[in-house]
Amino acid sequence: GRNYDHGSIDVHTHCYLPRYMEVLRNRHPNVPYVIPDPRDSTLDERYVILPGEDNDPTSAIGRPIGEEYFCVKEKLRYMDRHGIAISVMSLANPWLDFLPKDDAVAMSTLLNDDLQEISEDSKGRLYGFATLATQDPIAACKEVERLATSQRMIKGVILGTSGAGKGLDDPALEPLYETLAKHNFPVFLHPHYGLGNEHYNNTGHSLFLALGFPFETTMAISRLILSGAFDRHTNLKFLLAHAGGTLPFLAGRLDSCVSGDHEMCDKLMHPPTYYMKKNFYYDSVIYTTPALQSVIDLVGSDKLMYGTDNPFFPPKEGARSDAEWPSTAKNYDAIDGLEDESVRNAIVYGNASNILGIDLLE
Ligand code: 5CU
Repeated sequence: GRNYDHGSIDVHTHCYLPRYMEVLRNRHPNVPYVIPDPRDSTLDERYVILPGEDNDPTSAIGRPIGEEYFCVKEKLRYMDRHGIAISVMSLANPWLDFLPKDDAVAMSTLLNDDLQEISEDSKGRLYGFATLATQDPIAACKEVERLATSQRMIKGVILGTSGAGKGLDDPALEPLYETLAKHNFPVFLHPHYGLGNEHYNNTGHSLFLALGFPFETTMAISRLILSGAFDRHTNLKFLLAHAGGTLPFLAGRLDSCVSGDHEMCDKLMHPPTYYMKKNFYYDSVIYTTPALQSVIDLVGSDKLMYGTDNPFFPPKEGARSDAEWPSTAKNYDAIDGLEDESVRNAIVYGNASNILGIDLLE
């Protein structure tokens, strides 16, 4: 990062690959979609991603979407501006969730090949988390097999919380978990739908993103723990977005409530915190030192990896200005506030290098 010898490795950074942008441009009026700005087609296109973003008559529809969302050159420029040496890019939400099964399967292979090619051409600066068509878990298994054997720049997969439509604890996903564990492919778990959304009226996206997103991650991964998935797939690894949602804070409560429920307790070989330490990694996108410290205290400093959430949360001056991104700066500040230098280095680049097998740049 700005003060780190090797620069940082960003494991939470998104790109809507050009091929995916074309899908978004052909969906109006079905959310998510991209349209030319209705007021002036020379301005950035507009992106409608979240429910309700297209029904506010007082503002322009959606949000501007420009090269920062889909152009590798912009990603590299942002990285250079913020001391990021290496990015492990993933498609952003909502991935292929909205596509019919066969279309999703075909698109997943094309997008993953695009990601591999972009990464191969990047001189060690870019890697990828692949996208899977979880609507079809068996096809998703085949794609993981293909990627693990032929696409070396792919370091894992990004998954949302919907799975094949019934959540991550759906037995239909068991073969996928087995395949991912076999190939040592971590799952980067990322929210999209929010949880508790009925409570967030008149707050823009603030509470949806600040609360709904982490609550969704917390719920999805807690269900998966309680399904016994990590007893069946002991080597399955998850990287949890936004430092695990609220899971680290609620860990003790989860343990206590499970142990107090004797039927549930007997179904698991260990208390939930056991899996939180053994099977999970956590990104650093949580913005305060005390929050990072609490994750470290719970699971150890070797489990956290630096992330930015780029290109979301751009500066007021615009994503393509030369301004520093306050969201990125705040994230670095949170890490800088940790006392131990070796811990800071581990979070900023060391852990990602070790865990994902990424060569540091000179
Ligand atoms: O601002 C947003 O809508 C988002 C989003 O959709 N996904 C994400 O990762 N961060 C922010």
